[in-house]
Amino acid sequence: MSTNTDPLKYSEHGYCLFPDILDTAEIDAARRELDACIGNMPKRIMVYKDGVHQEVDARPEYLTEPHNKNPFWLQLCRHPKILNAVEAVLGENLILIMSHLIVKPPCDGLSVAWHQDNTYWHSVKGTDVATVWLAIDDADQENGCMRVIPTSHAGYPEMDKFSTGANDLLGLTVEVTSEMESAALPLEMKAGSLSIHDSYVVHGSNANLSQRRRAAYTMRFANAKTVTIDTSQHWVPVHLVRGEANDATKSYIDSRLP
Ligand SMILES: O=C(O)CCC(=O)C(=O)O
Repeated sequence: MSTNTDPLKYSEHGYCLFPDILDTAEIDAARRELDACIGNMPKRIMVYKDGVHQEVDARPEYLTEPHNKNPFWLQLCRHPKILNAVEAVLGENLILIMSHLIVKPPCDGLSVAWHQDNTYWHSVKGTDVATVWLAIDDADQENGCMRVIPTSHAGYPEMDKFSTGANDLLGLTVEVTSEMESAALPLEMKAGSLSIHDSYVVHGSNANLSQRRRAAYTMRFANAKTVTIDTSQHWVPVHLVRGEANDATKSYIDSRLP
């Protein structure tokens, strides 16, 4: 199966690739900010791993919620070209609910076991939820690009999670049959390109054993009218970035561009 680049087929396949969204100057700026984030990383960091919140040695795979700490990343989440891509799959009313810089250093970048995103987000109620995966470095199979199992979100299955017993990013995984595994597609892309995946689609990535870094910025969005966020349980503020939200969602920060 070839890689889907048609937003109209996003709901069928569970993902869509959008080549060449940001230009070289924009990606260079993101790389500079990222290098500063990595340089300022604390020694220890809190992560959700193996199903619990715990403190671990910091790694650049664990740079969570940068948009809540540095206006550069919030601005990137509001980039009109990125929001146009999100609008093409989720509609015109959009909230930004989370973000995460996932940077796999050369030679020992962590793998990400097969998983569905939604099972980690108990404060998020609804299915119109998607992740933008923006390539800050070129991503290919050698340096651990993302892999997706097309259509595995169909019917929104809540798959059981179990421990990987390995040193990977999440520590948990879901059961993937050999048939599913053989349907998996690598989402190779140049820096400045992005993919969007459904929060129920099964996806993951292999370790980075290459000599090149693999950096990505994941931005998580939801349809502001059909998805509800329990802001008392959610760990970061929710930003309304485009369109309108329901009355029930007044606790969102208005971050729409004028
Ligand atoms: O960056 C990766 O390798 C995995 C990303 C991922 O699992 C996600 O964005 O939900």
